[in-house]
Parts: sequence; C-alpha cells; structure tokens
Amino acid sequence: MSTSNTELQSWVEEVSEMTKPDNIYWCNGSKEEYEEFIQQMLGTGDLMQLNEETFPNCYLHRSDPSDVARVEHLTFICTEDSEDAGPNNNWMDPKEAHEKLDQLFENCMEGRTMYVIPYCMGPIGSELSRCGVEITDSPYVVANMYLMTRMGNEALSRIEKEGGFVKGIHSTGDLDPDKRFIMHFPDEKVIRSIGSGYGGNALLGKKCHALRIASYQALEEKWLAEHMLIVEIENPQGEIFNIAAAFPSACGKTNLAMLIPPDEYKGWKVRTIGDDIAWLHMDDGGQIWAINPEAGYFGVVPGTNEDDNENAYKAIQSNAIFTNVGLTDNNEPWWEGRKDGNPVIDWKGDKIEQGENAVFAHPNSRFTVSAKNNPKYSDLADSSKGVPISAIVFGGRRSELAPLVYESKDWNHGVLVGASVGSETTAAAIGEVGVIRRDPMAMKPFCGYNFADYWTHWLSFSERSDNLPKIFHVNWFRKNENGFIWPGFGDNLRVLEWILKRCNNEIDAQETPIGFLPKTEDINTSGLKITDEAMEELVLVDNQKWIDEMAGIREYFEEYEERLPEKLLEEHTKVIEALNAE
Ligand code: GTP
Ligand code: SPV
Ligand code: MN
Repeated sequence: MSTSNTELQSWVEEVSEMTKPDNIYWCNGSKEEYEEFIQQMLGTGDLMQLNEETFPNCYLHRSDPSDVARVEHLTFICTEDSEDAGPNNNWMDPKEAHEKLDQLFENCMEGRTMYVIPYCMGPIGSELSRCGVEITDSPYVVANMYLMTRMGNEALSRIEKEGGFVKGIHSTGDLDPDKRFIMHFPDEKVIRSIGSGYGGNALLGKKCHALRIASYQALEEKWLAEHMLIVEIENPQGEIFNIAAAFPSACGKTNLAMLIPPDEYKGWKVRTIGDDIAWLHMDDGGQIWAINPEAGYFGVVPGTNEDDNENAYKAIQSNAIFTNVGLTDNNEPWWEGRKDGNPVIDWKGDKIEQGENAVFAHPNSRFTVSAKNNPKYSDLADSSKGVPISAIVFGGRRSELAPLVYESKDWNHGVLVGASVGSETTAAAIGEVGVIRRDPMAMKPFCGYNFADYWTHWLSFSERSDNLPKIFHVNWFRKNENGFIWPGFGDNLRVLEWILKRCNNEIDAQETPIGFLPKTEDINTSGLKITDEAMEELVLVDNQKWIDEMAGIREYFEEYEERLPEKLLEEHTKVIEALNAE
C-alpha cells in the first residue's frame, strides 16, 4: 500500500532510504492486523502469553532493563533560538540535532521491517483532532499504538483529505543509552526518537506529539495541550460536570479519572473521558471545552487492585499488554499491590523469593489497554466538540505543606497556583525518586516551549473570557507518622464534591493568603475513619512554611528572567504580602 498524499509518500521513501529496512508495511489499524502482530511477537519472544483462562488475550513484554521509563535528560526541543525552548527544556540547534540523528538513523532498520502508522489524536471527525504518522521498526510500538490511538485507514483518509500531519520517526536502535535521544522539531512538526522502545519515548503520539508538539501549536492557535485527566461527574440530581486535572506523572490521574464513588455517595456516577492528556479550546462564549486525544491507557500497574481502582483492575483482565510486571506460579501477571496470586518471577525474568525486600514488578511497570475496556468509559469521550469544563485542578505529591484542597482567588492567581506546582519525583522518569521538584502545571517534562511564554499564554485566557472554570489545587499525599492522612482514591470524590459546590456558589470558604480553603465541616467525612484533628491538619496553612515555599518559587521563576510575565510576579507578590500581613 501507499498513499495519495505526496508529502507522506515521499517522506516515507526518504526515511526508508536513510534507515534501509528490509520491508515497509503500512498499518491499516484492523483487529486482524493487531492479532497478526501479536502472533509475530509471540514468535520472536517480544511478548509472552499470560494465563489464557484468567487473563485472556493478555501479554507480557519485558523491556531492556536500561529502558524502563522516560529519559528527560535525553529529551530535546530543537528550535532556532534556544530561548524559545527555555530553561525548562534541553535544547539543541536543529541543524546539529538533525546531523547527529542522521548518523544514528543511518541503516538502523537493516534486517527489520519499517512500519508506517497513520494516527489521529482525538475523535476522527473532530475539528479539534490532529493527525500524525509514526514510522517505527518496533512491532511493540505498533501494538501499543493500536490500543491507544485511532490509527490506520481512517486516520490515513483524514490525512489524505486535509494534509498536514506530524512526522514521527522512531527506531529502537541498539538500545545503547549513549545513543538514545528523543528530539522534537516544533517548527517542522517533526519528532525523531532513537534508542528506546519504552512508553513515552517510543509511542510518539502520546507525550511527543499530543503534548510537546501540540503545546507549541496550541500557543500559535490559542488553545492548550495539557497533561490532564478529564473526569465526568453526575450528581444525584442528574447534573453533569467535567473536571480537568493536571498531576505529575504517577501522581494519580488515571485513578481519579476512573474513580468509584464511596458507599455514602448513592446516586453519584463517575465516568472517564481521559486519563493523561487534555486539549482545551475556548468557544465564542468563552467556555472551555476539552477533548481527550487518546483512545486508550498506558497506566501505572503497581497499586492497581479491586479496592483502590476497580475500573482499571477490570480493564486489565483481558486484551491488555503488560510491560515489566512480574509473574505468578500460574503465569498470571503480578505486581506490588495485587491482592492475590503467588509471585515467583520478577520483571527482569529472574526467579526470586518472596520477602520483605523482594520487588516483582518494576515501579514504572505499565498496562496498555483500549479505553473501551474501562467499564466507565464515557460516550462523550468520542464527542467531536469535547466536553465543557467546570473546574481545573492542579495537584502534586507533597507529604508536607500543601493542604488537601484550596481554591485560587481568580484565574490569574490560579495560573500562579499551577505554575507553583511542586511534587516528589516518581519512577515514571529515570532519576532519583522522592525529591521535590518544581513541575509547573505537571508539564515540566512535556511543555514544548519556554515556560515563561506558556504562563503568558495561560494568563491571556482571562483577557478573552469572563466565563472561565475556577482553578483549584489538591494534594492526596499529605503524610504523618502513620502514613497518608487522607484515604484517597474513591474518597477523593468528597473533595471533588466541595469543588463542584464552590463552582456552583453553594457554599462559602475560609479566605487565607494562599486561597480559599474548605471549612472542615464542608468536606463530607461520613463513613470515614478520619479524626477531626487529622482534618484540621489537612486544611492547615502554616504561614511561615508558605513564606519559605513562596521564596523558593520566586527563585525558580527568576530562571526565566525578563520573559517572565509581569502578571505572574504580581500574583506572587500579592500572596507574599498577604502571608506577611497575617
Ligand atoms: P502517569 O500515567 O505517569 O501520568 O500517572 P498518573 O498520574 O495517571 O498516576 P496513577 O493514577 O497511575 O497513580 C500513580 C500511583 O499513585 C499509583 O501507585 C496509585 O496507587 C497512587 N495513587 C493514585 N491516587 C492516589 C490517592 O488518592 N492516594 C494515594 N495515597 N495514592 C494514590
Ligand atoms: C507519564 O510518565 O506521565 C506517562 C507515561 O503517562 S509515559 O507514556 O511513559 O510518558
Ligand atoms: Mn502521564
């Protein structure tokens, strides 16, 4: 097969001349094709069949032990001017980057098949969707793209009709970490990734396209591409609200998007629109609408169980690909937090003994499933105009300081709250785990341009609309000597309820220097075993600690020098003054 789009046709030829594959295969996106890929990978050992009775059509993939997470230090934004990439990104001159990559890509697909994957991020018929084509030599990437995106013939027809697509070239190369690069050329709408077969490094539709390149396009076209879940909440009165929430990697997006209401919440219904990425657009009336550009999940496995996240747990019982989990004695996938099963083999394939220090699944092991596997997948996720957003929520993993929830005073203050997100690092990226770093809007690894310009862009929304969602901040991860103070998971609906009541102007709140906090009695804790002292602790604002936090944020902002928007500093000053006045 080939295509009537001459730009696509000649680019595929050009890439194949450089990489010298044995064959070129154009993916059509059919189920039969997916099944053929699975069979092929079972043959080569890229996949292992899991227990066919208990986990039908489920497979295990073990990635190279050096290739288990995103590599932020090897991820680059290549713009003409380094200032456009900003201090938040690694930068390389586009010419130099292309030369470096040309060498690495030369003949890299010899002996392999080159797969051409046309895909559409977002519903096929939506004006808000954007297409791309990923060229890869990894059948694992093809299978994952099949589950996670709308790929194949329909996407190709759209590309042929409208032209314009993001070009992604990926090769697993020889997995040498010294020859691993994930590079973005936003002006050319090109992504080149080599040396990794893992998740966000290799599935180019996801972080590379739908966040880094899309955020850059969104700046030009006045919308936002965000690292956000979208969750739909129906209250017992039948009113429906959609909330978009940005938390850093492995900080609870999938869990919140698939939340199951606690027993006390009879009549509440929660459905998933998206679990990782949201594209936000403003309509003529100033209302924000969101689409989820993805069609499946690449979710954190450890911790997934029927108590904490039943929807995800059910979603991964069939037709799922597991990456880097352990195995039980009866060939079922196993991970830390799974309640049953007898684990015997770890994620590297080694037989190990159970014991206190035994770890069977890699902490960043992942499941890949189609969104259709989620029992609570919302029909509206396929709506071409998206869903209207009532509230935007930022959050991080903070064992101290950040209260359970607070509301910003207005949009511009909310932009400061988002820009100030700090969070303990997780296993989703290579590097130290558990150290607090600044992760504005949960986009530190994903914003395709200078954060200073990004904040200016966010601030500009308040000039375009007086109908914007309210902005909140949450933290499920406050700890005391007994561990997490807040029960989290399904019980997070109790906090979302407060958020929705604030959006509807149904209740008042306590005004503090950092924003509006709930009165403890306004968070419904019926049925919870949480003490009044613990609730007080969760909504406490420690002024001195916040003064120190704000000083740290100010220092971070200074890295952005004169490009930093004045309005953001004004918001910062207002908070400092309020803290000092208390
Ligand atoms: P990415 O896919 O990396 O973007 O992550 P994510 O933000 O979707 O995170 P996810 O929902 O997969 O959660 C990551 C980890 O946080 C899992 O181990 C969860 O069990 C844990 N987690 C999620 N929600 C909560 C919560 O409310 N409380 C606590 N204590 N842990 C949570
Ligand atoms: C994340 O790290 O935020 C993920 C997983 O969602 S990956 O696709 O690897 O980026
Ligand atoms: Mn993510």
